[in-house]
Amino acid sequence: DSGSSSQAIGSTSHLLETAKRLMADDKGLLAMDESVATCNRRFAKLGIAQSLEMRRAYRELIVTTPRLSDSISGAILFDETIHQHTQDGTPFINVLIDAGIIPGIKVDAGAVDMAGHPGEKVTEGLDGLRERLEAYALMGARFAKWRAVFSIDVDAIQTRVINRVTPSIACIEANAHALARYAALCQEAGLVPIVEPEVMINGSHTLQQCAQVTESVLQAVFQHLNEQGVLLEGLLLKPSMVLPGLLCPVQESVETVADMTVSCLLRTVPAAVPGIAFLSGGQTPEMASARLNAMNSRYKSRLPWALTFSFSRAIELPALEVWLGQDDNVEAAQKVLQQGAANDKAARRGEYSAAAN
Ligand code: 5MM
Repeated sequence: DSGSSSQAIGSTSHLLETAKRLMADDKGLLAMDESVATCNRRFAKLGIAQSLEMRRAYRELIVTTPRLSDSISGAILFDETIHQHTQDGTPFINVLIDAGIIPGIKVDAGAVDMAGHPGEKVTEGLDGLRERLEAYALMGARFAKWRAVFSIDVDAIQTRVINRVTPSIACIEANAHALARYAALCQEAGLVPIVEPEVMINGSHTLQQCAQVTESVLQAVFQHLNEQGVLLEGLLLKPSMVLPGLLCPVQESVETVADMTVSCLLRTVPAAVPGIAFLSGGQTPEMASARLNAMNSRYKSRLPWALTFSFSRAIELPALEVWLGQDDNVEAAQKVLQQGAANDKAARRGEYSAAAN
């Protein structure tokens, strides 16, 4: 029973049990938490009508995918979705719980422009969060998610323009502080916080520049988590991989990316954290799986935390491209979704092979 527990809500053991179950059996998370604007944008690209009913139908396709729970331990929902039902009237949250998938909820209110810091964003959503978390917990959610975004501006880094280096210290501090306050509120409500600092892949920065920025961001995040008294054993980290920017002329090998990412995480993420579940961040599904696979095949036995996935685009987009909003395509799209999730489970085990698909 994913939705209830004999342990008191808010107790440490409840948090630890949820975190452990989310990281168990070589599974990962499915981030089906696109906000209305993001979901509509993805639909528009494929000519799918951007309506409430189409978003509902899409989410029904996902939650009713056969054997999704073979590879997925938890699904992150969006506020619209957590209130929706299948066509036969079953709440999505119950469909997930019955399938053995733990429901979670995205609770940030989105990233907005940061005052005085052109090109930088700060994530909002702390106002009223305590009450929202309580309501989501009563609905059956067991974990939550909050995303902060950091962009690397190579020109600013190279020229060292005063107050123009991005991400700026102000942006890192503001977002790390908000992530920590969110995480503390989640734990108070008995929800495992997924802490998601994303260093964006857009731009022409190098792998080394991404490593430096990611290291600074993660250091600040854990500093703030400690200051706010967040229990490290009762949270999960959802970072971006350390990658060269999409426009960088040098694109390192899968193995180099795996080495740089693992070394960055070893320097910054305390061993008490039970798991790290990567976002895919605009990588192709194959690259995201191959890089996760390389990290696990090269390092798994030597790492203090589980290394898994919490992908949205890398699992969902291939299925969306098959569905195209047509009822007749649902079964085929579900097969693609199931296979994508299975590939990432294999990557978590260090046993993924693109050729096997
Ligand atoms: C970075 O986005 C998260 C992971 O998704 P990818 O694997 O596609 O990178 C994801 O959970 C994200 O938070 C939502 O998809 C997008 O949320 P918004 O609020 O931007 O619609």
